[in-house]
Amino acid sequence: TSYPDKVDISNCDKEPIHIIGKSQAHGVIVACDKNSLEITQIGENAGEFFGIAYEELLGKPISYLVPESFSSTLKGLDTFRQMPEVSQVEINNIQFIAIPHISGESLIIDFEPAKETRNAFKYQRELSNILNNLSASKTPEDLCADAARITRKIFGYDRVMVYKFDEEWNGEVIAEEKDDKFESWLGLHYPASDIPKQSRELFLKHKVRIIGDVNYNPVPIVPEISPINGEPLDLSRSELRGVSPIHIEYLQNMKVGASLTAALISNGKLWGLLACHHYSAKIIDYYHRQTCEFLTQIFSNELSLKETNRYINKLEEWGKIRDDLVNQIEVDGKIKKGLTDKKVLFTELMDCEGGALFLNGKLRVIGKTPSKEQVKSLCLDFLAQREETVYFTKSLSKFYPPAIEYIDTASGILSIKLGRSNKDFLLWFRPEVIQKVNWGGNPDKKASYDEEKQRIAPRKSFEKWTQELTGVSNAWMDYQISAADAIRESLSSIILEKQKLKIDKLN
Ligand code: BLA
Repeated sequence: TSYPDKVDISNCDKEPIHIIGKSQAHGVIVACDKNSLEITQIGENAGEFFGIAYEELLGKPISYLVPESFSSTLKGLDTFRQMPEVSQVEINNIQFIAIPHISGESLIIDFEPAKETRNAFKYQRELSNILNNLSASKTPEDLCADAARITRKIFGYDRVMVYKFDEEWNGEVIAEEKDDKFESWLGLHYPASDIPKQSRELFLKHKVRIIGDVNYNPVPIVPEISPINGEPLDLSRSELRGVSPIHIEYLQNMKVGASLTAALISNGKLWGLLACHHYSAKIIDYYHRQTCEFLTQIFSNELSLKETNRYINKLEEWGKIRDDLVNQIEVDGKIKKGLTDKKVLFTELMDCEGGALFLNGKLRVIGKTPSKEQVKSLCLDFLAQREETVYFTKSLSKFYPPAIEYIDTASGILSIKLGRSNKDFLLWFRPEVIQKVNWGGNPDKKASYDEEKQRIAPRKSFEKWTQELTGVSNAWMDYQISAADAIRESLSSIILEKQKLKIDKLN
């Protein structure tokens, strides 16, 4: 049973996942006092890996556990603002990769068994392969597909997805590479609460995260509270940070056995995630995770580059039409004639089905539009009341209810204010495009309350669930908004010029 009154999705944002107090089971977390290098907190699984029980290690200097050659590199790290160095160390006849970092007053060292010795040649080849592949892709869409393909080839996950966030932090799988055995999730949408805010924020600090075995037994870090400062250990940057039980249940419901998730960052903001699933346990070692981080950095650079190129090309294209329009007006100084009555129509500036010019109280419409009365009301009752000089929406009826009457011609509008008066507008209209949004599970049932566990539980079913959106047009793109703003400036200066001439004549 679900208890809807107890389900408060906003609670998802509050779970303090960075101080979870648990480690994953494929390695050991050791925390020391960063000044004295005395072991202050440690994973209970120390004995299993090091052959020395955790009770014995607590309170000992780190050199009791690791060779002097390594412990000597850990001294005075924070003072000199040095990056702690990752090293391979032997303990208990096992090779470990030791990954140190500073967390508050503590020096945390993540110990992971080394799977293979690092082959510099192979590593080099992987990096140049990534660079060549991603810089060769032509469009942002190709880039995403190529990133999914190459990630799967290098790391061998059963499913690799490029997951892109929208303005509200819902997300969509926009590229996918997978084993044929599995159904495709390409095009599926997921609600924002699936990846709550604190989890998204952690990805800006720690960019590649593996969950080695979804069915692992969480390892307590003891003591829970640091004897140095009486606070829980901040594991934000730990490679082995344990996983929220809610997310574990989520992955179990998806039948996933292991994951790798990497941040795709654009202009300092989380743009999306590279999300990899495996249907059994799977561990990617530290060096390969570094390779993955390199891949996401190349991805981010290439993404900005390709998006900027597309933007510039489009601007050039619209720039030509704008010049034509301005020339048409300047021939005989008539704005209305120049925009609506000559070879090039202003509606050609946009992908649209109709447009309107409302100038000096007179209305001219072109193509598919609402009735003249409706367009006039739209201008005077709605647009004139707004501050923006450029206004656009893909679902006008949401903000201006009378528009529900004409969603077939103007679900979407882009409008600019002309000159300084608040009464002159140029508008472009877009009809409704019935949009089907496929969700990975019904977003109205994204969580329930688990009475036994006394907490929110993620949904059980991720089966495709189709939602139909009405009254929505295709979205206006950033370069189209820029094009509108550019023509607004051109037209406004023509209008100003004309007003000045009039005044000069009067004088
Ligand atoms: C974390 N949820 C995540 C992460 C992903 C998703 C990628 C980050 C995992 C990581 O850090 O390794 C979601 N994974 C997805 C989605 C796809 C996917 C959308 O593969 C699509 C294909 N989750 C819920 C609800 C809550 C919730 C209702 O569904 C809250 C009540 C919480 N998700 C939640 C939490 C984390 C998380 C707390 C952080 C886990 C952690 O870092 O410990």
